[in-house]
Amino acid sequence: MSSNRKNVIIYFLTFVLFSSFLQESQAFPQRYKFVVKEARYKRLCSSKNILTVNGKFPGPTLYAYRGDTVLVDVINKGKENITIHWHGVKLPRNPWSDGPEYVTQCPIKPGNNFSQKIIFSDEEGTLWWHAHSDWSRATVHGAIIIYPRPGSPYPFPKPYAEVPIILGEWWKEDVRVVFERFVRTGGQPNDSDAYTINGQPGDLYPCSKSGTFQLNVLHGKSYLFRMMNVAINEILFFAIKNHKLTVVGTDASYTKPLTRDYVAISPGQTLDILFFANQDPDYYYMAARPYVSAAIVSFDKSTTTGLVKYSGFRGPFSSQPPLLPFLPLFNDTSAAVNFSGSLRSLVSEDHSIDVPIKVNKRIKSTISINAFPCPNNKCEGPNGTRLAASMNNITFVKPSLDILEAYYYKIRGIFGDKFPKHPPFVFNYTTDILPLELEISKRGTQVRKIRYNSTVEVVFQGRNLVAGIDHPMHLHGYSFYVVGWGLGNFNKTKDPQSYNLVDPPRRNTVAVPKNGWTTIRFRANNPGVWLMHCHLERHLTWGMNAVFIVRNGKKNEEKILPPPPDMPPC
Ligand SMILES: *[C@@H]1O[C@H](CO)[C@@H](O)[C@H](O)[C@H]1NC(C)=O
Ligand SMILES: *[C@@H]1O[C@H](CO)[C@@H](O)[C@H](O)[C@H]1NC(C)=O
Ligand SMILES: *[C@@H]1O[C@H](CO)[C@@H](O)[C@H](O)[C@H]1NC(C)=O
Ligand SMILES: *[C@@H]1O[C@H](CO)[C@@H](O)[C@H](O)[C@H]1NC(C)=O
Ligand SMILES: *[C@@H]1O[C@H](CO)[C@@H](O)[C@H](O)[C@H]1NC(C)=O
Ligand SMILES: *[C@@H]1O[C@H](CO)[C@@H](O)[C@H](O)[C@H]1NC(C)=O
Ligand SMILES: *[C@@H]1O[C@H](CO)[C@@H](O)[C@H](O)[C@H]1NC(C)=O
Ligand SMILES: *[C@@H]1O[C@H](CO)[C@@H](O)[C@H](O)[C@H]1NC(C)=O
Ligand SMILES: *[C@@H]1O[C@H](CO)[C@@H](O)[C@H](O)[C@H]1NC(C)=O
Ligand SMILES: *[C@@H]1O[C@H](CO)[C@@H](O)[C@H](O)[C@H]1NC(C)=O
Ligand SMILES: [Cu+2]
Repeated sequence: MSSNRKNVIIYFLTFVLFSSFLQESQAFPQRYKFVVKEARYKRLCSSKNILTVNGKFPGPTLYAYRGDTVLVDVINKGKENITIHWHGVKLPRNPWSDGPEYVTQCPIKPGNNFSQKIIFSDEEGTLWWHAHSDWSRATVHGAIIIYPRPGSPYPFPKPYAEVPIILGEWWKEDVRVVFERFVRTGGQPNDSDAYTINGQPGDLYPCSKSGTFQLNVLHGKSYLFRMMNVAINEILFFAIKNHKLTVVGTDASYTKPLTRDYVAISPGQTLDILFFANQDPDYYYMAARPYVSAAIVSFDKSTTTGLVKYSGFRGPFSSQPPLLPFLPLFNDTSAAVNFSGSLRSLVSEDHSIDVPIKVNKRIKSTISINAFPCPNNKCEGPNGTRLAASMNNITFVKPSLDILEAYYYKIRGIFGDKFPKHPPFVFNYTTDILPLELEISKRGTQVRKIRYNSTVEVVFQGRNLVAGIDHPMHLHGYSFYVVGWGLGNFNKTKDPQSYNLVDPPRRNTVAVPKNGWTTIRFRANNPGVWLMHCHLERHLTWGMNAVFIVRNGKKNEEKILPPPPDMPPC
């Protein structure tokens, strides 16, 4: 056994011990120190400096009980601006700590620091944190694990142990260089060189075998996987050879158990999965590879693996190396949408839901890739264009001061409030051939203001411009119910009739299917400035973002909290 593999096992044993302590209501830290700094990591036969938190990749895990408040001192010892976002944590009335740069804060400059107050409310399960500036989240990310309140049980049999499964993406090149090149050229970003499981590419990549993530299990025990997709640009399929996966939660909200051979998970999403070690003692591969629905997009087609090894078993192994699990084809849209479309909220006495039935505010937004003409057709998008993306034909432009401060202090000229409620131009969004003029969008910084406590419905409509593709749409400050979805154009007479208002899944990120639509609903009871965007990072960079401003209510406890004293200045 290599020393690397030994380390993995020691790490795992620590984790098991830790989770058995939890039965006695472990006290978690109320305050964390996140030092953003460079560290040298070796993957795929070469080493490079990456930006990390506390030198760790993946970064440290935040632990909390439901309803806790945790302080994180973010100290920037790196060479560039940074912000940190607590993905899926609603932060009631406290958008100041949300993180997206130039939306809720100015970046933390090198040498500066910012203490962020993470207010948990009804989240329970798995979330994650990540950088929200440029593409630094490629290496600046980690898990957030939220336990039921002490004394409250899980709504499923208590697992023997818990295991984080962090699915990521790795470039041999410095991600900052990849980012800078793709912004400069206007084309597609370079493909990654590997996908990773807990930071490790796995056996199928050069120089990676010894680091492969290995999970040692005891026959007959169950394990809770706390899975998150932190990849920059790809939705992933994940499976384990010969084993089934039982999903019990998504995005820190419980679901009815859904047992499948594989799962699909988009960047931004999390899954709580029960895994039963009930097969013949042996080695088994776990594996993940991408789901990409656009025909013309180039992407990293490799497969990342980890190992499940039954403890005490020394062989003979049934095969060497182990066999790979079945994973759907890269372009298998029905496999991806069938999985996500089958998820249902748990809905029990202890875990009730409150899907808005009557809607006060309806918003429909197209989500689209765009292409701008480029001088002398010299950009690297299709036909020499510069690629962009938009919502309701607006390509989001980051302002020079964050929108939250501009709104709070009534500073004019930073943003407008003209984000359209409906697509400005109605056409057949999903037909095969669309006039090239439609590829051009309008650049701007527009928000949509929403009255406190209104019930909001957003219909996302995918478009087939440049390339139709699934878009994992994420909303900050909220989770929402996914009440309906379908392929093709949304039909406002027909489609609402099949909405699920009984047990729709509750999420913070939903993959809108390629050339299809998805309807979400939520109650606007969290005042603040909240970003909504595609979680494929290239689309976010291209401008597939919009901002909701949820106004204050009348009572004091319905108003945004005052800003902290150490807000980073622009
Ligand atoms: C944060 O920065 C302030 C001002 O430079 C400094 O006084 C404080 O000690 C710093 N805090 C931490 C935790 O580094
Ligand atoms: C990155 O992409 C550019 C443009 O597509 C290409 O010319 C270049 O060779 C790629 N670089 C690497 C390191 O793959
Ligand atoms: C997916 O790709 C395979 C192999 O490249 C091809 O045969 C198949 O037609 C594609 N399916 C779809 C739905 O595009
Ligand atoms: C998923 O596939 C199964 C089997 O083909 C089918 O019965 C079910 O309706 C599909 N569900 C969704 C949400 O597409
Ligand atoms: C839109 O285009 C699709 C694909 O070409 C076609 O199937 C559909 O009938 C069109 N819808 C309308 C309303 O024309
Ligand atoms: C988007 O905005 C641009 C610039 O104003 C305009 O030329 C184009 O027609 C608009 N497209 C759509 C689909 O609304
Ligand atoms: C929000 O609206 C709901 C339903 O209309 C109402 O029952 C509730 O009292 C309202 N809450 C506040 C704080 O206004
Ligand atoms: C590129 O140009 C060709 C030929 O005019 C056209 O068919 C194609 O749709 C264009 N692609 C894009 C993305 O503009
Ligand atoms: C929407 O659905 C209704 C009812 O099925 C149908 O009559 C109508 O033609 C559809 N509209 C479009 C634009 O397809
Ligand atoms: C870092 O943030 C400051 C404050 O917003 C800004 O002025 C500066 O341009 C940023 N630096 C870079 C390299 O983006
Ligand atoms: Cu997208």
